[in-house]
Amino acid sequence: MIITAEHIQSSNKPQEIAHARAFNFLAENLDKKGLNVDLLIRQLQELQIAIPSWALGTGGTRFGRFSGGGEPATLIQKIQDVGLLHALNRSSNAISLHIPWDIPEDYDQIGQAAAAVEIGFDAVNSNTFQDQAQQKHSYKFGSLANSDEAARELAIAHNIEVIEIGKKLGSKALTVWLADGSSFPGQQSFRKSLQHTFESLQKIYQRLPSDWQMLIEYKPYEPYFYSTVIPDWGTSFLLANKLGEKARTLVDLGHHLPNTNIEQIVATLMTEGKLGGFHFNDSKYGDDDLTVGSIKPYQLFLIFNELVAGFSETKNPKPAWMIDASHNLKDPLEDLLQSVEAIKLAYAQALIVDRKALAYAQETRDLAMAQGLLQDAFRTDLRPLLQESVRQSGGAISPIGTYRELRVRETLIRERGKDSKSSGL
Ligand code: PSV
Ligand code: MN
Ligand code: MN
Repeated sequence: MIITAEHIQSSNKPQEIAHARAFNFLAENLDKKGLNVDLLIRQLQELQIAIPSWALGTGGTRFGRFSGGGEPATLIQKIQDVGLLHALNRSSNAISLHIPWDIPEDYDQIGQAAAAVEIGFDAVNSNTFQDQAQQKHSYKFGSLANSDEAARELAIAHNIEVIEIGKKLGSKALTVWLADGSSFPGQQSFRKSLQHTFESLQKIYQRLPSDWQMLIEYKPYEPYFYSTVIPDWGTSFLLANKLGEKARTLVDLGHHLPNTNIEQIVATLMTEGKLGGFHFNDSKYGDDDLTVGSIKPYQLFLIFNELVAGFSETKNPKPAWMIDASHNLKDPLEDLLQSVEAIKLAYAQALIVDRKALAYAQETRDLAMAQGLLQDAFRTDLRPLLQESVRQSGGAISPIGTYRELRVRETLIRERGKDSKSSGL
């Protein structure tokens, strides 16, 4: 299925008058506050969020999986699904692959499929948290941290292979997430595991092209429940610092213990120029991988508030923006549209914070004013601004509305079948 410019135009048409009224009202108010509406629109248009290949199908839980049908069964179909999202919201122009869940075979064909829907390739992800069929050395007791050198070497070789695949696709980053850890006190040496991890990462880092980044993800627990070798941002930062300029920390919003102040982590990493990227999602309890902004939208705004401040006040390069989600109940494509919208809204809210007034409130210890300035931005309904930015880029004023009107899921089920399965967890 392909969504054309004509599809979008005819779906937008009946909404245009109401949209224009809402947008003009908002634009006038923003203008009165001294904000440059055209600039805001451009900034929103420029923010592109990569879609993970593994979130295009139903993820399931360890208790079951309820597929909604029409899932992309091949890499080309996954690329086409991201193309559908991008046609609707003009904000998801890249796919992030996970190897070996995704195995590109014919690179020309893959490249053509991606170009046809204006999609590029974001960070490539390695997978050393599962054993593959006929694997010589198991990752059961770790990969890059394993006390068995042969298992470590296998995991290093896999990461190098992932870089080689990414090079052929035009990716510019390798994301490393390690499950390595232990479930019982005494099971392994903390110090040896960390040292093995560093030395293994060093061997991978040596093979990283000069214009690439290595993004090091952290996570406190799961799949193991006593210790994880890279449990927190501090350990990731330490490794990234020791590795060199091309290594940075990746913040997955779901990888924190409850109530962690993620916005402060973002500020600290940016101060050091070490914030490499994001895996956006939302959570109530753990690594829930829920729709971005569905549980804690204020936290998301506060994170973007630090990001926007950091863009002008630090030298941190622009981070890689990615979603990392899993869909058990909703249609994955609708869920991803909602996630992208939540990210862009939080960004827009952060862009309208009166930073001069905030700095003054901080200097003069005016706490009520400081809080009020942030909440004023957070409570401004910027949806018409976001819709206008998407409309001007050729996208749908209401992406999910158009998705439903065009009966995209029904068409995908007809084309691919009710039982087609996507690879992933
Ligand atoms: C691990 O929980 C993680 O967040 C990593 O990014 C993995 O690559 C991804 O999820 C796998 O679903
Ligand atoms: Mn992640
Ligand atoms: Mn995760």
